[in-house]
Amino acid sequence: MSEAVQKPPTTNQKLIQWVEEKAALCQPDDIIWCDGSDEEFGRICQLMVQNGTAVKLNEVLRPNSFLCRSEPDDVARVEHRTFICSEKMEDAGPTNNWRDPTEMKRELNDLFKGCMRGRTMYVVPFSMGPLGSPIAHIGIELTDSPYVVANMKLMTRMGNRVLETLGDDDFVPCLHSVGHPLEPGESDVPWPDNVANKYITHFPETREIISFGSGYGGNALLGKKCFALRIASVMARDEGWLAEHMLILGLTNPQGEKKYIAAAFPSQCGKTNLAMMTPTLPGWKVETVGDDIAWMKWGADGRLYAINPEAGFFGVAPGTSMENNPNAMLSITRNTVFTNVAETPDGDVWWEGMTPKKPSRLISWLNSEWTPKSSTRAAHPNSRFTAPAEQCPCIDADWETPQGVPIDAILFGGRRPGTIPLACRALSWEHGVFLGSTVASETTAAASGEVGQVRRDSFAMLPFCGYHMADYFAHWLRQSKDANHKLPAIYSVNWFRKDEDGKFLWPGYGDNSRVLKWIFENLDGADNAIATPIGHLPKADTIDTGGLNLAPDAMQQLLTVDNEAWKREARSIRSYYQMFGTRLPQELSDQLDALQERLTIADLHEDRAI
Ligand code: GTP
Ligand code: SPV
Ligand code: MN
Repeated sequence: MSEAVQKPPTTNQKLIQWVEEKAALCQPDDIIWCDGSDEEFGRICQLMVQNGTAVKLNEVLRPNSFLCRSEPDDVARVEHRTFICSEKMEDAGPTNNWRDPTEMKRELNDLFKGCMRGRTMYVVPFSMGPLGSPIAHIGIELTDSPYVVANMKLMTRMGNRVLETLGDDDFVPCLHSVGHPLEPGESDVPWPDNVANKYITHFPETREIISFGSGYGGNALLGKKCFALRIASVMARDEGWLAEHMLILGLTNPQGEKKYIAAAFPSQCGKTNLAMMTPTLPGWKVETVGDDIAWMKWGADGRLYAINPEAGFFGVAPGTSMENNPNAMLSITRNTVFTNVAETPDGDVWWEGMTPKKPSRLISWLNSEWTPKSSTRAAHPNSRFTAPAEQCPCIDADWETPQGVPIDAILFGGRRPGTIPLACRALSWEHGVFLGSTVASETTAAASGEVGQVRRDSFAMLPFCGYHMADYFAHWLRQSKDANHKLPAIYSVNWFRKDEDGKFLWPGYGDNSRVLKWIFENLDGADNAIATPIGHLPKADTIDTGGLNLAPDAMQQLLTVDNEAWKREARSIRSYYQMFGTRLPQELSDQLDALQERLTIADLHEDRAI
């Protein structure tokens, strides 16, 4: 270790000891306690440029912004290398990979021995949620990746002020290494990782996170999926609150009345876009509280209050344009880290879908020459931008309010080319939980593996629930048992219905405001819904389509219940539910029985009509 060892800027003994212990294990050359300042961010980014991890973008076009290129094998979350290490295997449940905690720690201990040789260990104190918020929690990430430090600065409240708030209290320890030690004289690579040994591990009983081998996104920025979802979902279960993969938005009607909506869609299914959309309906306004994660607690008044535990956006770049998401484009004009996008000759960024016309020449995410004739993509499909939330032009005035914002409605959705209608209101809280549990979606590039396969992704939490998914359903069902709780209404939505030619039936993006308007009015008691076997669907002409150029029967297709398709859906849900065995809450199998019964009755009615 270097001569001048920095004195820990804290008196927290558990923290000091933990850092010492992990430093002894990982053997870094240096330890730096991150202060979270802009100067530090500058130094870290400069270091990334020196190391070849990043290029500085054109200061005029994109001030204080950087482009990082990862190794081609480290571009997304690795679900098959993600483990919930609960003491009992059955507590991880059938949807998670499980490892025995003692064995896992033994194996990790071997991997971490000397893993930071030749590198610096950064101590990154971070708060998930506004500092001092009763809903917020503090974690400390130890990492040997400057890329992680830079991103944590943008994504969380980070540094000295967090240590001040922490005092001598407890924190969630998050240990991360790219798993690529440097022997004396060995030169570094631009994106160090460890392809052969990737482990994203969570210890729910002791509330610890240990991640090895990957430097990318959710694998490495441990405040995000690992803490704010997998560990926090366990904390929420134990303490009676909700930690969810949800955006939070404020919706204001032309009369100035405002409601807050939370929405769970799986990865790459439109959370960021919905959270900051520009409504095409005149007079309507959407403001952003969060674009990925919501922590929600019941207030003294019985309402459900949500905070965004994050302070930045780690958003999908491809498909983002001034045309369909201007607020995202305006959020990333400066102080932004881009990962795996393409670079223009004048030192700016580009990705597929950013402009209608492709630039004639680019350096691709793979660092090679690219022209529109190239057969490969210029930007990786899971390329991302990291930017501070406060830079978003439509950030909500209350986005940092410590007590959170009151939620009126919860939406569930996914990429479903068929069956699921554009919008549907649940019949009850229990039916809403049923809808959440049955969310399915085509897989995307946010995780490694095949893309475009429809899989169940309950509550958009399949990869993010830190315990048995059936117990998680039960936790949601329990929320209605407290008579003081003023339950939000629950809806399902689907922007991704396709016609026979595989074209989207619904224009999406800013036009989703038309569905939000219908929900807003429905919440206010408008007579705009009709009971069907699957829930309350919008009555004909209650979704404002004025000015839209839709195919003649598009609304019809988007809003009719195809009984045969729904019977298949119900059978598929039954087979999905089987894996939960007797742990599946009775209310959900009752909901499924009731759905099948309603579908059968509807069939009989149809027969009679013929
Ligand atoms: P994660 O950050 O992975 O959690 O993704 P996300 O859920 O925030 O999704 P995001 O808003 O980044 O959108 C993902 C992709 O879906 C982008 O390529 C968008 O352009 C596209 N998309 C978003 N909203 C819509 C929509 O309403 N309709 C259609 N057709 N595509 C959409
Ligand atoms: C997601 O996959 O849902 C993301 C990206 O938000 S990551 O942070 O990599 O998990
Ligand atoms: Mn996400």
